[in-house]
Amino acid sequence: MSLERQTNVDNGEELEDSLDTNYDFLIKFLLLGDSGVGKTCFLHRYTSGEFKPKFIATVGVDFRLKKLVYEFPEEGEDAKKKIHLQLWDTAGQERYRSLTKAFFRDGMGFLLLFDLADENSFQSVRQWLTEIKDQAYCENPDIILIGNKSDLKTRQVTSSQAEELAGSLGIPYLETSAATGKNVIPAVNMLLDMVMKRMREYVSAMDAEKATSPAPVSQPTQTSSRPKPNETTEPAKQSSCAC
Ligand SMILES: Nc1nc2c(ncn2[C@@H]2O[C@H](COP(=O)(O)OP(=O)(O)OP(=O)(O)O)[C@@H](O)[C@H]2O)c(=O)[nH]1
Ligand SMILES: [Mg+2]
Repeated sequence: MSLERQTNVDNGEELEDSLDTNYDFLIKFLLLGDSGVGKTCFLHRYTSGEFKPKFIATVGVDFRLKKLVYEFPEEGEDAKKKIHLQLWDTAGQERYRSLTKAFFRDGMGFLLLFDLADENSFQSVRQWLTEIKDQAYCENPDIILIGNKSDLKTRQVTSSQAEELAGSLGIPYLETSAATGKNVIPAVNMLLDMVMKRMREYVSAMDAEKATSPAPVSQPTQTSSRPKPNETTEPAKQSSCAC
């Protein structure tokens, strides 16, 4: 994968840019995890390259948009795709849980964070995963487990503990620091690779299905039921799930 250009969209431009439809793929990621694990800081680091140490708990949900060009490996002229990456930052506090859950269904990929210096946030990972699987668009969505605050010396969770958990859950694990920026971009890129791979497999399967399905039998012409010039004759897609 190559990310040739990354345009950050922030603040005032956000609304205007969310209306910009000049893209090939609109991808939505969700950041989840207990309150205080560093989701907002992670996102701020990714989109703005900065770290704001003051803790202001997120209320409900917030989102940021990142525009980038994604290049499918080993593809010809069509390899480069314009991506609008929506990153949804959710509140970790329990009292917002029913609100934030409503957003899970739209997530195409999930960044599940815990705090390496907070054992409790690590213990919550299984619960978050259950909720993702219950609410997400399919039973096996793309998820990355992230141990954040790797810059801190006061660790309560070791790398091997986290790797073991991720291994047992069948998801990749990365350690990041929103404070120093370590591994923040690679974590998002890794998830993007997973989601784009799934997307490509889905599109290929749809193309193959179209190619093998018999040509539609033509109906006797009835002036009143003739398709309008811009009306599609393709059958409706049964599901948008690429599982
Ligand atoms: N040392 C260190 N501190 C961090 C890091 N990431 C976040 N923090 C601090 O952790 C605190 C919480 O960060 P937030 O990003 O607001 O946490 P959150 O997960 O968004 O919390 P909620 O919005 O309540 O769900 C803040 O004081 C941050 O400065 C990191 O990588 N290293
Ligand atoms: Mg937050």
